Amino acid sequence: YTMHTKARTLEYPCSNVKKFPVASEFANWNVPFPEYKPVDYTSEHILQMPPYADPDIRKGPAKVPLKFNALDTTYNTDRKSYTGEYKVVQGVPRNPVGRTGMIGRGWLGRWGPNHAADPVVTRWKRSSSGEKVMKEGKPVLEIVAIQRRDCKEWALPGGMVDPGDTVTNTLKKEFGEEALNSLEVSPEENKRIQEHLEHLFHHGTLVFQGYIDDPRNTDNAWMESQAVNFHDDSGNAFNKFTLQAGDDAQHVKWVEVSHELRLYANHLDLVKEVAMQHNAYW
Ligand code: RP5
Ligand code: MG
Ligand code: MG
Repeated sequence: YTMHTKARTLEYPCSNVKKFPVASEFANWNVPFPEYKPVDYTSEHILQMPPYADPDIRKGPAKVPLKFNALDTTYNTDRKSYTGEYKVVQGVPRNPVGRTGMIGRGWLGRWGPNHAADPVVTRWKRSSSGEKVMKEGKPVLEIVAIQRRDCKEWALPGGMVDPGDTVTNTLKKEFGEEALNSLEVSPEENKRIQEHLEHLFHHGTLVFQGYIDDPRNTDNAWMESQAVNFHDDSGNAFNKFTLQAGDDAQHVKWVEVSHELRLYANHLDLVKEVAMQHNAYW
């Protein structure tokens, strides 16, 4: 249950809501916890049903029932979990990792898994003369990190897979929006960005697919993501871009990869995996 820490944070993000405290030994559903009284919260915004949000199925049956553990074409969303088959208890999905202290959906639109994609863009850290910087005999990696506007924490420039969209497209789209400000540059510059992204994001290595220990998770709705590494070995490819934060990111920069880095949710676990794959300093 180390992967289920941020999801048990007492203060629910962007709200005044305090969750029911769940100590780590009670996170596991198999451990009896008769005192457990999770708070029930779904944000007003989600209840107003933006296009990516599900109906409130506890209020009454949806016009078309949601298909859990399946590709749900009616709602244009994949409700399968990377973790395997999840339980549906009294009509609502149950968090496959454990108790969070909250039922309902909080800030998440979907019941069950909410799918995201996280691009991990890397290059070697180099000195001004172009030599790879070494530490403890290993080359040092750098990643593109953004500062989230919502909680101010540094994170991978990831985002939700829109209804009907693919993970591959989401990786490019979110990197463009959050790290290159593609939504606000001129149409010509945007065209240039899209062409480069198409090229650079052609060869990626799958790093992770699974549960994300996101502070927005609840007992009935949680984040899952696929993280893909795009590595610029020569260090020339990303020189064609100027990093510029946009959309839900307020800052963007290259940061040195090491165990000392602190990132949103369990993003550091994903980055560590990348460092291991490249045999880089950690
Ligand atoms: C995290 O939240 C995912 O790993 C991804 O980075 C992000 C997606 O949510 P938004 O950035 O769209 O809020 O759980
Ligand atoms: Mg985004
Ligand atoms: Mg995002």
